[in-house]
Amino acid sequence: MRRSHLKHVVWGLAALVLVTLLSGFSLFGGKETPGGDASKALVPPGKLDEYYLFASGGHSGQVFVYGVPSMRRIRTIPVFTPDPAWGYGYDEETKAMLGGLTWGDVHHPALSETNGEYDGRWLFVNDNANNRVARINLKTFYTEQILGPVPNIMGPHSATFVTPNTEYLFMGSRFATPVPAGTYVPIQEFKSKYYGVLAGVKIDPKSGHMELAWELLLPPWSFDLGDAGKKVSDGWYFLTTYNTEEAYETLEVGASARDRDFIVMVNWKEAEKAAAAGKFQTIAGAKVIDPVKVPGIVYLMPVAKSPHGVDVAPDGRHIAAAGKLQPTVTVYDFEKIKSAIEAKKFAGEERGLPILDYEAVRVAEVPVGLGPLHTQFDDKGYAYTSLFIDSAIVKWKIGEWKVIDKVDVHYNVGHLCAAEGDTTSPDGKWLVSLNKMAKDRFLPVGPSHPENLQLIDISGDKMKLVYESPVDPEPHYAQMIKADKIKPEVVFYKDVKRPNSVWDPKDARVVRKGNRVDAYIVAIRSRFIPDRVEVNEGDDVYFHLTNNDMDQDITHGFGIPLYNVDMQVEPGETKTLHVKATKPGVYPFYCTNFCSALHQEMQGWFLVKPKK
Ligand code: RUQ
Ligand code: CUA
Repeated sequence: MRRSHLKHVVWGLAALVLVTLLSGFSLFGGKETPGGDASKALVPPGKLDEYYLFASGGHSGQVFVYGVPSMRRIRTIPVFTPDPAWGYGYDEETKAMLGGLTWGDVHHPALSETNGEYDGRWLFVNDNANNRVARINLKTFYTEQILGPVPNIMGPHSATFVTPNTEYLFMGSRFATPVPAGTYVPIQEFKSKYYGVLAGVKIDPKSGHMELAWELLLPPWSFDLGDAGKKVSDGWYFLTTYNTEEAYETLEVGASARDRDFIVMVNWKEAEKAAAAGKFQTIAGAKVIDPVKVPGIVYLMPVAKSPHGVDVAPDGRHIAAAGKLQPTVTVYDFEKIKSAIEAKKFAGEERGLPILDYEAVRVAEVPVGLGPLHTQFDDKGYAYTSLFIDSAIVKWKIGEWKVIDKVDVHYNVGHLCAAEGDTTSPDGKWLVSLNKMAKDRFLPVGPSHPENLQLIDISGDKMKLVYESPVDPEPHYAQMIKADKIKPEVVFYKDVKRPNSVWDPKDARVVRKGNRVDAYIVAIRSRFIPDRVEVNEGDDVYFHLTNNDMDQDITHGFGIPLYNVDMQVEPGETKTLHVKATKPGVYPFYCTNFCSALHQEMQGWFLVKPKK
């Protein structure tokens, strides 16, 4: 190489390095990936986390449980999807609960509340796909009720934000359809014969049992997200809506034509009264109220077009919402809303529903940045808004209405979750950013990257990225609760009367009645008693398994090869599994959950004699 040529190469390299440094790109590794102060996330082995984080699992139909600040994933709770790891959807009870559906789309978990505080009793989640809601018992971390498919609702996206004393959760339909479900109406009649529906689901304060109470018949708009009022705004439920254009094709364009959509405000106490007074029509068994005929239930507030989140601040007075296509968050003041309603000061109506005057009810428009989606709150009067397009979170102060800090996240944040962030007294401290993209953040695992949960320290003036954790598809929302509020049980108490349980090996037995065979089996380390169940081809066989081990974490499994079944029975629990003995032959049944040194020996025989 000639000398002058070499000089060019050297200068060229130097320039490249300089440009690289200035632009934040490393020379050989692509974009520099910003780091965080991981030491704050350190929870040493043997120590427990400070918070539980419950993240929705989206179309996995599950809920993911993380510890904060370690961001360790502790558990996956199957809700709408069968999962052999927990035998979920295989035993008779959970199979019946799933009702033959094998997936769901979990969007928004809501912890039960007492006086506006998380009380650690239950977690509610919605199924955006199949019009259902579910309750997880936080004593067992099991799904214990699925309500639905609820009639007339299609895609209850806006659930399951509960009221401050867990009186209600609400399901608002994202997809307008004819009612009841199963009715055919040509799509051209969308504006006149398709409806949005909001269901009020009443929750029993003692048992948590959910029941459909009433529904509201609404215009064919897409109801998106919601939040229940609290303190001064208790008794109200707020919903964002898009596609007030009532477009039914190319929504991307058609649903963004107008400058404004609405926040729909529902006075659920008035709806309750209307239902009690018989002011409804019955559609598919549901009490459906028309809010145009029963005034006082529904009001509309204008909001920048295509809004997503609507969030009531801890004071119950300020309500934040943002149009995805406008770089501001609008804050409404409930005191102003109340006065406007009392003075009947409306700025017209839409489809017979009164519209509040935007100027009269809003207190501020906070310039936050591009793609604002959702807002959370802390203990010091600050609000945090996620910016999907900017891939950032901004911090702003209620009352001052200006952004004071901004932190980048990686990448494209959807929702946020602050510690106790949806209560009347958030903790501050931690914020988790639920990011849709992870690209360069984890070891590659093929064309699809994991989503990314990023932990941010919000205790100081400046937000600081601390740690991150990959997560399966797909968290839409999460809630974070102080760990000591949840007191899980470690065994099922055997004195609770359960039919089919067997507590003494002497009572273990196989009983035949015609073609039905009931096997009452004791599981105890490390055997099944009896360990032989002999039936005839075509019999209906019910295996009732009671786990007689009353020690923590001694779960026994029960799987039968080629019969496609597996159940799991926790200490002190009894479960029933049904199989139709369609395949003759000899099938071992065996314990699928490691339980003792002789776990491998824990097996028996399912003998199916062929028909002659
Ligand atoms: S949600 S991020 Cu915003 Cu139901 Cu998906
Ligand atoms: Cu019982 Cu393994």
